[in-house]
Amino acid sequence: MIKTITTTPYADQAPGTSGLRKKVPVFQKPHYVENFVQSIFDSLDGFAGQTLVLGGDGRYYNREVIQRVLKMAAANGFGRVLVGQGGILSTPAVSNVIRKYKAYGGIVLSASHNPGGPDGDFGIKYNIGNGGPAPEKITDAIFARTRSITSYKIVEAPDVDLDRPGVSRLGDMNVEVIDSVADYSALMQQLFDFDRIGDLFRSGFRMKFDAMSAVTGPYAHAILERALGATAGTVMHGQPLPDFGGHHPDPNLVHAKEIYDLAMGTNAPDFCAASDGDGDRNLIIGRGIFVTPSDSLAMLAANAQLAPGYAKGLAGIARSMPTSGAADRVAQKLGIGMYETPTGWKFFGNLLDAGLVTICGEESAGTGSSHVREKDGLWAVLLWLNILAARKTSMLDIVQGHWATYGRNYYSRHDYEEVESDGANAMMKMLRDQLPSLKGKTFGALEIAGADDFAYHDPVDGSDSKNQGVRILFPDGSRVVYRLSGTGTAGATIRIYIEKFEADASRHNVETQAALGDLIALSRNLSRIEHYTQRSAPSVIT
Ligand code: G16
Repeated sequence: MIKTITTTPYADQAPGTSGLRKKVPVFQKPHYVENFVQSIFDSLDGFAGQTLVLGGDGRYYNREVIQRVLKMAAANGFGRVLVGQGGILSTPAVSNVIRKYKAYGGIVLSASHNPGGPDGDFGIKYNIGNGGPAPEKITDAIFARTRSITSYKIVEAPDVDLDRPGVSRLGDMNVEVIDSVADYSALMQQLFDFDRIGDLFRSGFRMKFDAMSAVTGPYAHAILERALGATAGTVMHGQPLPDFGGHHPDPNLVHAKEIYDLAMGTNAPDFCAASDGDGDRNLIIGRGIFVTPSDSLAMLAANAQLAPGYAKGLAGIARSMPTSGAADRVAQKLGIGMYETPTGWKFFGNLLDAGLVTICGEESAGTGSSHVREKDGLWAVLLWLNILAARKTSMLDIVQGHWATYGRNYYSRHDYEEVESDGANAMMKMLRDQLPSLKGKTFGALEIAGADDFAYHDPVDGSDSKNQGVRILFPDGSRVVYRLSGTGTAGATIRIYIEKFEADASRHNVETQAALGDLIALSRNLSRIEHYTQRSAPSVIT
């Protein structure tokens, strides 16, 4: 039976960089989940009888919300929901299932790399029929709807058994519980040379993959250990846990320190990698060498043709604005298009759909391609493995050879997490107010060549996105970028991105923070960040 439940709006349901993210207790407020889900459905047209894909990263509250979304999808007229077994689907797997089964769209339950558990974070995001995150036009409509919603629809029925694959009925809708891994694994086998990678493992190549007690555990066990023959134990923390074992499932040098230490230690494996809560981010470390996400994008693009799925070459490359310019140099050499977009994977969707780009990446540990419309952690790992198997050399060789050919973009991001929002906003305003007068100002040997607030004009749909981050540019291509994160759930997080280009190979082995020292000092002075945040140092440096 369909029930219509009266509700009142919440004022704080604005989707951020990637869906709605809040603390679990916020999502547990009466009707909070239902208001947002109904607002998604109310912002869409023509889905009666169509298919919705549903899954999450297994974090605390996943199962409860899956049941509610199923009952609301049935009440709102969807014909079928494909839901991952146990409620589990990684973000790239959702994207693939939407595309493969021509679904109307999908709902992903995840707060990505943010911690989980009863006091941790939860999130809901909507993906459209191309498999990618909803564009701003839709997220704006969803937010507007959350502010005026008065009721939602839900069927009254017992919970669906999520643990057994198969089809059941919920009201007038079919619920199909699908294998979480099978479709994704099949896609990876189309893109990569599994025989060759298998040979690499058989030759004694050693790898460790840290699934961080999050969603990629089942995918990595199936693909790396069972399909490719990596030795048992290659996958660490492979069991998804509701609280990720109490850790942040964020594959950066702070939260994935265990695997970083392994890669830098004695008798290190040849290759180490990690992925995040919902499986879309990646961390790549060779024996003794960390590869920044910006460099990884450039190196994957330069070598992608070695994998069967990319043998015909790339149409173009896209990167988010704060991502380093390393990939631009590859695009230039390959003679293909290069696109610079605002932060957020949703901005790549149009470029991929229009066939303008094949590979995309972000400094925030996201890399992906036209195979789906999300970034994809395990995909990046497999492309690296395919390249290593084909080139038969070490990561260190590949990385240093790349820098020797293209030059090195030294790069680091300094985050000031959970600072007071008022101070963070005041700092950004102060920087924006200064923009017109910055050109020509000098700080020691550094002279500012230009400064702006990044704006993007989408070449496919003609939409404009303004105020996407303050850029301070220097004559040699060095940059300092300031922006506020759109994914935090408490206070504000200020990100400062610092980049310096070095063409001279004899200066390619300087420690990163030292290489960037003068720009880091400038970035702090110019923004007066200590004054605005009352913090003497960043909370995370990556
Ligand atoms: C999300 C987005 C990414 C973005 C990242 C960081 O990643 O999908 O496109 O780069 O957040 O965004 P911000 O700097 O605004 O915090 P994820 O992995 O959290 O979904």
